[in-house]
Amino acid sequence: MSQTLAIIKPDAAGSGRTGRIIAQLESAGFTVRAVRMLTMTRAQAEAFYDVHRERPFYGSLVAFMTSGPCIPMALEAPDAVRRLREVIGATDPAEADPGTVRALNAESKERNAIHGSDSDENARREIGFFFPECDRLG
Ligand code: IDP
Ligand code: MG
Repeated sequence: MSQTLAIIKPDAAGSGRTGRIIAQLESAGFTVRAVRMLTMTRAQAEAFYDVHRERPFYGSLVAFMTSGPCIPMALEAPDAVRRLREVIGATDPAEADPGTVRALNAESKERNAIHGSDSDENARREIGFFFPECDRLG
C-alpha cells in the first residue's frame, strides 16, 4: 500500500461535488486515511505551489486556491500516486479521458476540481503539509 494527497479544489467543493468525488475515489479503490476542510491562506497556497512560482498562471492559481474552502485528503491504495493521476485525468478537462474526475467535474485548465500528487516524494511532502501531526496515517 502507498499513499498520495488529493485536494478537492474550491470550484468543486463550492458547487456540491464533494460527495460524488469522494465516492468516485472510494469506488476506484482508494481508502481515505485523513481528511480536513480549510480555506487556504495566501501564504499556504503560495508555499504549496512554490514549484510553479515562475509560471505565468501562478498568481491566478493562488487566487483561485484561496477563493473558498478546499478538502485535502490522504488516500491509500496500491500504487496510489500513479493510480490517482489516472483517475483524475489530464490537467485540462478538455483533454481528460471520459469518466475521469476532471472530465466529469472541472470547468477549465485552472479550475480543474482536484489535485493529485505527482510522485511519492511529493506525496510525502504534501501529506505532511496538510497533516503535520501524523507520523503515519490510518
Ligand atoms: P496537475 O494539477 O495536473 O499536476 P500542474 O501542471 O502541476 O497540473 O499545475 C498545477 C495546477 O495549476 C493545475 O492543476 C491547474 O489548477 C493550474 N494550471 C496548470 N496549468 C495551467 C495553465 O496553463 N493555465 C491555468 N492554470 C493552470
Ligand atoms: Mg502537479
